Amino acid sequence: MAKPVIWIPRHLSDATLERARRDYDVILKQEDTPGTAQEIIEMSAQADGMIPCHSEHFTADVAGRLDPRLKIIANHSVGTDHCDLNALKARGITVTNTPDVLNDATAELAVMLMLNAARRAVEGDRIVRTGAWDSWSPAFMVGKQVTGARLGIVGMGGVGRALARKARGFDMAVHYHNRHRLPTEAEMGAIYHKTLDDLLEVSDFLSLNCPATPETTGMMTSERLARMPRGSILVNAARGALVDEDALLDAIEAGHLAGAGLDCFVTEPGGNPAFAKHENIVMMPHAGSATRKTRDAMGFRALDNLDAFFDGHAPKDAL
Ligand code: 8YV
Repeated sequence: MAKPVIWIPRHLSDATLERARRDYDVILKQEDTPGTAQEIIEMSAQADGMIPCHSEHFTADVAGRLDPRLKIIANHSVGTDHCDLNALKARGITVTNTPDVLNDATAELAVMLMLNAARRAVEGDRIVRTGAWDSWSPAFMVGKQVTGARLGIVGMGGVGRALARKARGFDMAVHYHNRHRLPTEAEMGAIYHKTLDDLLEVSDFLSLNCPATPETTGMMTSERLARMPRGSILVNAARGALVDEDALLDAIEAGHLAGAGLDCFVTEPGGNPAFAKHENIVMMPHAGSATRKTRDAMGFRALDNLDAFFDGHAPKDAL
């Protein structure tokens, strides 16, 4: 029997491509650049399935123009804000994601951003690297202590819970806001706040770990940032759309926030050039899940979903 044909627009890990080629007829996009709307539409007539990343946008318009040949979009991401799920569902297309497998890598990056912003790593690195380190005093490079501080987590899904576990290693008092309170045994001692506004007031560090939805888009407004304690630090390893970037810039420039750690931006790739002059804003180029181990796990999870689908079963991560 002929193997199903799948289109892989981005260059996934070697182990993922090797397994994909064993079980499928793979069409791999030559250039490792985002698949355009036109390419997605064209490839839908040649492929039964696809493994896109968050860089391929399945808008309602694209969904409406897909060829009926395409049956499954097995995303290589936990986030699905690049997909209009309703429009794809209306076309009868199965959509899956890759939850769980990237929790530790993404939470690890959030810890890194938190520590780097708190202990002024960008500035410190620049001082040593450029030979500008010519004196020392007890007041030099004084930062904010993470150990024992209060960490507010917005969104206690897989990444939020992994972050809460890691924060315990720093004796942090973990507080959280989530649409629903977790069962006590899953809270790991974290304190639930019914409203985001209440959480903000007790967060020396605030980490955003929720998806971008119509409800959460732009939720970190200037009013919300003002609710955070003076000298607090914002970390975002979720989605840039959660934050009003102009408001964040104002809060940094006014000294209300001591810093920020950002892995996500409203504009990607590229980021926000206005942040570049502030060394207390630590930035990464959307690399939360970018470890070898996690890339393999994400690729395998997407392939598990495809395998189940083409074997006639409901994929584990069908949305
Ligand atoms: C990925 C992500 O970098 O999973 C997500 O939602 O944003 C990231 O893990 C990306 O989609 C990799 O394919």
